[in-house]
Amino acid sequence: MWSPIIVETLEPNRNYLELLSTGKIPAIIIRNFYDKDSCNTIVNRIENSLLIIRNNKKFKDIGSFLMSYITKRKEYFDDAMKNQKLFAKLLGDLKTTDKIRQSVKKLFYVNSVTLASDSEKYYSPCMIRVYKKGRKIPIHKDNVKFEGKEYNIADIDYQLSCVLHLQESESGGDLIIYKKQWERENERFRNIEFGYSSEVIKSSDFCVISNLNVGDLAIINPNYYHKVTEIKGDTQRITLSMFLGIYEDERKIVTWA
Ligand SMILES: O=C(O)CCC(=O)C(=O)O
Repeated sequence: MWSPIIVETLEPNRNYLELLSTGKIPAIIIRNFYDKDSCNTIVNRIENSLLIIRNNKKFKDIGSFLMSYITKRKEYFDDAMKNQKLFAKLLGDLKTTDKIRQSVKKLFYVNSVTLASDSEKYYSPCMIRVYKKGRKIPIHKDNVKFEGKEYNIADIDYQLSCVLHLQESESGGDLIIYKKQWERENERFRNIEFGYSSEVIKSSDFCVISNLNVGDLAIINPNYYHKVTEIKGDTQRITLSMFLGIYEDERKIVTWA
């Protein structure tokens, strides 16, 4: 059985990085990572934020996502700076991204976990994703080493992804991870818009993560194909996510979105 490790109490474990990087496990789930009141506070702030109301018809996520700026380096860093004020308003007093970084440092027993920077410019700290009924994320991978060649973090050894669940939908919105790692020759299965044809994961083992609760944090290796199933209920699925870039020799991690 390819199943996640469930962490109830955050204790350091030197093996966790290796287990995720080699795909021996699909995920680490930290239960009750963040208290539910803080999750609700963030969700209420998001719902009251003008940004979301303005974009309500076309559920817009909050934040600058590096993969949407592959050839637009300057715009990425400019937008990341612009978004700082908004994130400060939504998360500043709760120190959400700091808490994730500190906990990741403890869990993986590394020397440091810091927000990635390049020539004194900070990367975007996180993405808040709002999934309305009908939204889904097709099979894809995330790999900055391949797609982010213009960015200094392309020199990491490997990448993990960290998703904090702020609000769950009534049904749907399951995370499915395939036991199949992206490789360059898979690019022929790439869809024009986004993601990959299901051919790419044909007959691969997979793991369905459907029992995530508000406040849980899921850490996966996003070079393994994964997708989020369609949201069915009226309640939006809302997450806060960031990537972790691991430098093995220095035992250091940088984060970005
Ligand atoms: O929301 C999730 O559970 C996963 C999101 C995702 O596909 C990603 O971080 O690449």
